[in-house]
Amino acid sequence: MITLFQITGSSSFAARAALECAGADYAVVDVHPRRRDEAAGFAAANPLLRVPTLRDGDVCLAETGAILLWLGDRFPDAGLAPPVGTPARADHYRWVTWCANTLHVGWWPVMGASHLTPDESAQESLRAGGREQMRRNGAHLEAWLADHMWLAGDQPGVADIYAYMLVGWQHYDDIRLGGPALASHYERVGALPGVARARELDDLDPRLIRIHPDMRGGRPLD
Ligand SMILES: N[C@@H](CCC(=O)N[C@@H](CS)C(=O)NCC(=O)O)C(=O)O
Repeated sequence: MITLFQITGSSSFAARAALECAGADYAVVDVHPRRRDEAAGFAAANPLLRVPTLRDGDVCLAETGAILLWLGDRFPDAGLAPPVGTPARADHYRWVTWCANTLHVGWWPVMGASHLTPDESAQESLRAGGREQMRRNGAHLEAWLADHMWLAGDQPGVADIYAYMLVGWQHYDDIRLGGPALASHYERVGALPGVARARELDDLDPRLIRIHPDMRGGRPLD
């Protein structure tokens, strides 16, 4: 049995989209953002209480990139991860890792500057520097996608899903990443039935903006 510990509209979206694209049978546990210790089994699965966390039988996994790599292999028939030992597989490792260690964390100074310092002018500097870095990240994706339909191999995979989520977060800020190639990749990935279904389940519009900002997991936040 697979269980995804999630908060709708958060980083867990990518894991849910991969599960949907894989046609997996899974359950979700909706974690309350401020009362994470109330979610049954969550602390045992991930003492850091961060989402996404995945429990798959005896296996507990945290970190979006690790979960996506796991799911790509767990559902080989879904074709979300290229075959081991191929050049496309190397691209798959490279892009999932880059999403995790560069693109994902690249948003923190932009969106979470106030968590990093109480000093408001320092927050502004952090945001400005973060936006500049994210523009460079967008250009990096744009350059690859100008020549490639997908990030790894000739079909959409977990790397595309991860990048899609992180690129979608630009709509929460006054920044545009990449150019026409990245924009059309965003449209292509967003049109995948599993991704569209995950958006619906997570109550997100096509920009990945929460349709009901005060709700998580279909319930009002209290
Ligand atoms: N490195 C983690 C980051 C996950 C993450 O930051 N999740 C947020 C929600 S978007 C969270 O649970 N934050 C709570 C915390 O950091 O305590 C990953 O890639 O999964």
